[in-house]
Amino acid sequence: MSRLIVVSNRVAPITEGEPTAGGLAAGVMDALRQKGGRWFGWSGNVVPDMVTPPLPVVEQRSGPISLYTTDLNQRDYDAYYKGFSNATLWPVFHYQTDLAHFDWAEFEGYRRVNRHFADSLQALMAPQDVVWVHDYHLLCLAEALRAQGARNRIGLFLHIPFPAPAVLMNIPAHAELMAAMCHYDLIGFQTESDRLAFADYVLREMGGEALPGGVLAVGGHAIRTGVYPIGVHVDMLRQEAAAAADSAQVQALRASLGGRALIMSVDRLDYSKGLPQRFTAYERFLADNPGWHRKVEFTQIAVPSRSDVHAYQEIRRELEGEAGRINGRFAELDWTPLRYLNRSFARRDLMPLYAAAQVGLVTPLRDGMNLVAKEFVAAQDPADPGVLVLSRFAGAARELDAALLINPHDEAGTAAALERALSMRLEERRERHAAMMAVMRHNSLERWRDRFECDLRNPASLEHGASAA
Ligand code: ADQ
Repeated sequence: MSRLIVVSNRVAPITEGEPTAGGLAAGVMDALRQKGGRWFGWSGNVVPDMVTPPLPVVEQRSGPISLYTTDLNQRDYDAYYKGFSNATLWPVFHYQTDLAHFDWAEFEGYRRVNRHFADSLQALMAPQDVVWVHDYHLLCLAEALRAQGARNRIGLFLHIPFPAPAVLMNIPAHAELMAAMCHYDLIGFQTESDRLAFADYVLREMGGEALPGGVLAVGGHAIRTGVYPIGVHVDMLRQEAAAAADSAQVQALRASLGGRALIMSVDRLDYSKGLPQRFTAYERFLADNPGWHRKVEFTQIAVPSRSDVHAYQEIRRELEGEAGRINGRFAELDWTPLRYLNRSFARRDLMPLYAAAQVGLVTPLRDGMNLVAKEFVAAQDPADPGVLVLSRFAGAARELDAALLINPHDEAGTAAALERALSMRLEERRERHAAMMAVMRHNSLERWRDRFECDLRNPASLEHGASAA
């Protein structure tokens, strides 16, 4: 039997505790729960440097899923996670090269951890298993597995954008990185423009050749590439929203709104999500539309993440200042125009909050997909749906073109879209919502998982275009 082995930086916790705020975890856990399989990754624990690899792998079973985790020592954590993954790859892949730094020692640490992962995986893999690797932390994992002699089919799904070659080349190790990526059999992207950016580099910088069916031939390898937009469980989310429509939390929210319209945003606190631009666009909306004063509130839920990376501490400080300033400018004794909450909510509790909002405001500067946009749409009551205002730079904008699409750098345009969303008539809201639901039902989470797994197991399915997006 050929099993599916999933590998990602973090494995979602299955015990009670802090809910995991991350699209990857939600998507992979939901997908594996249905078919079962093995999932390997970092435990989230950092141990002192005197503990040297190989570190033990701990197994935990949850129904059909076996989770395997390992710790990182401080030195590896600093170089691999805090350094190259989150202070080099993340900003550059999101086109924020000004926030990126580069250090060869960190890149070496990144490769070292990719090799440790490969070492641990050897014991979990049989020759016929297929390996599905997730995201930017593990771009060098296939290379490390191949160096150990693994001949399994190995695929990578990149959850974040892939940058244009000119942007990627800001990373001094771009050639090493791309050479490593070419050891994958299949690489999946969220959108066609991400896939094209990758192909562009392979063709122009590596002398590769494009073959039919998204196949790239380079240096004697054939890498297959495809587009697999990640989705959500549409019906389950709507049920969660409806089931808790009158929960104590929602009642408290309604009571505090006192009939005011609600604009809602939910993010990890990350500079790629465009929060400062969103705050000033809301400020502009209030300045331009005095008629809406006291009739609207904006709630921003932003859960802190990667708090030990400098750029994340900066953005957190900036937003606290901005929220205070905007409230200071517009608030009345009985009206707080902007509520800013630095905390996480369980998904089940978020859905009814989305459903209670008239507008979902999702304005990343760049985003691979953005699941919040899809969750917001899924949570709405189809009879009286809220309106999604969405950045055109989110991967989700490719599918959700019935949202009000904005450019997050255009403060006036975003402010105008907010006014339009708040004033939109029921018929237009229903039409837009129905159009987005139709796309989301088609590109479901199951379809994302099934198409990727099918293409990884059966190379012919891609070459014949059998699973086109
Ligand atoms: P993220 O950057 O984490 O994911 P996103 O797609 O929006 O971004 O996923 C966030 C998930 O975490 C959603 O399920 C959301 O409900 C939850 N979440 C966010 N903030 C929360 C909060 N304050 N409280 C509770 N839950 C919260 C990466 C890529 C995305 C891509 C996903 C999946 O950056 O572009 O869509 O992977 O591929």
